[in-house]
Amino acid sequence: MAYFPEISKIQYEGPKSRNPLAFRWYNPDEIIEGKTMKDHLRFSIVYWHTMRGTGSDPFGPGTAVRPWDDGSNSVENALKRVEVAFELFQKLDAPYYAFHDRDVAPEGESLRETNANFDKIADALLAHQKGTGVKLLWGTANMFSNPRFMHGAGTSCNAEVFAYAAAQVKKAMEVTHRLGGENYVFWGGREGYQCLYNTDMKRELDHLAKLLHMAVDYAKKIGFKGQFLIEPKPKEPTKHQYDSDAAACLNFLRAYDLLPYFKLNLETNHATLAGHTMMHEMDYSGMQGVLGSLDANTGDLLLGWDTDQFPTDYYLTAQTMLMVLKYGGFTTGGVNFDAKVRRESFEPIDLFHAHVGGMDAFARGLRIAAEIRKEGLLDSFVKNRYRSWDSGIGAEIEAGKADFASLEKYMLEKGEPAANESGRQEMLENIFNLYI
Ligand code: XLS
Ligand code: NI
Ligand code: NI
Repeated sequence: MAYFPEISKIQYEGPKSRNPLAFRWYNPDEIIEGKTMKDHLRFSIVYWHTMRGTGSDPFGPGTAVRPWDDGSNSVENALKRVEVAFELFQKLDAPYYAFHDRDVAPEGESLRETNANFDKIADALLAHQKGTGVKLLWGTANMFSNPRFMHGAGTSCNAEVFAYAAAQVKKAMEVTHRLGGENYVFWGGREGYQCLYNTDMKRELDHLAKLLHMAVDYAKKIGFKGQFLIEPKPKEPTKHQYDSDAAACLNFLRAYDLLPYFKLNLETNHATLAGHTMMHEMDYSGMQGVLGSLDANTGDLLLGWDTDQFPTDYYLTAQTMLMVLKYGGFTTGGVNFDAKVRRESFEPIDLFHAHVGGMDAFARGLRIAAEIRKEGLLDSFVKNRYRSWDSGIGAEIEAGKADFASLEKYMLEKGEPAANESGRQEMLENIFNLYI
């Protein structure tokens, strides 16, 4: 059954092509820095926006036309969506997908019924994975939509909500494991607070850590070898989310002895909401060995919320891929399009335009980043900028051979430090532009 009969598999046609449904930069088998573009980028499509997004916003209902979807909460409808999803994954040539438990399967009247629904859909997902070769990048549990999670899941003041959340993660991990998921993600949708007057922050964080430790223990028990990831986001829906940025996540993981088991899933729009660039979040995570995976999207400069737009800006994708390459590339992670089409782009074909553009923007970013690295102008500038640390007093400080007394003695003899040199920001921005 073809749900997109007018669309055939998207092909690489090269930069001169004017076919809007062709790749101009993404040539999956082309080798860059010794690896195929496909293996560098590990593209993934998200079930929630692409299969379940309706285009609704706080001011009006959904606009999306999805002829295959009867709008019901039935298992039959969910099974139909699986077929549509895999046709789309294949036609876009995406090797991976990602889901929340509740995106793929409807909630039932009870947890038991909900789990049974999830199992039925998991059977279908597994069959389609086998039939197409598309793989699961990660699974996660939606513990923010249902009203029971109004005060949070792992951080709820209601202990039975915590218990429910634990049961939900357990099941989502089992299904992710069964489907060969390469990661399991925690995005703490409502793990934060709206008001400190009613919040015991210490207790909430202790509980969140307990939930994650239980997940780590359970992974060992069922033999799940996938990578656990935490996805930082500073706000929305709560005014303060505990996993607010990479630095906050790292501090939490360290404080609760979770660091050996977790890496980060960094999302572009979350970085900007936190007041950082994506490049910053990636560099900060990469240097500490926790750069796990990417949720690729972008915000809008004029809007202050998580608009989850498809990335099309070559500066952004080039900076992002520069960081991916700097830290040795993905292992279990990938470029996961946690992005949605605009409310005004309501036709099914818009899903293809959006992904083709996002994939091409990342492919172009990868090419740019590789060119920058090949010529090495930025790297050599940075290396030279820090050369005072390579020998003499700098090397002594780095080696731990200096102390206050020895440094005072050194400067008393010298009088003034060596002259400073320009940071050359504008020149370096011009150099970056050479490759765009
Ligand atoms: C929401 C998050 C969410 C996670 C998965 O802002 O990005 O989509 O990626 O729960
Ligand atoms: Ni995300
Ligand atoms: Ni997001």
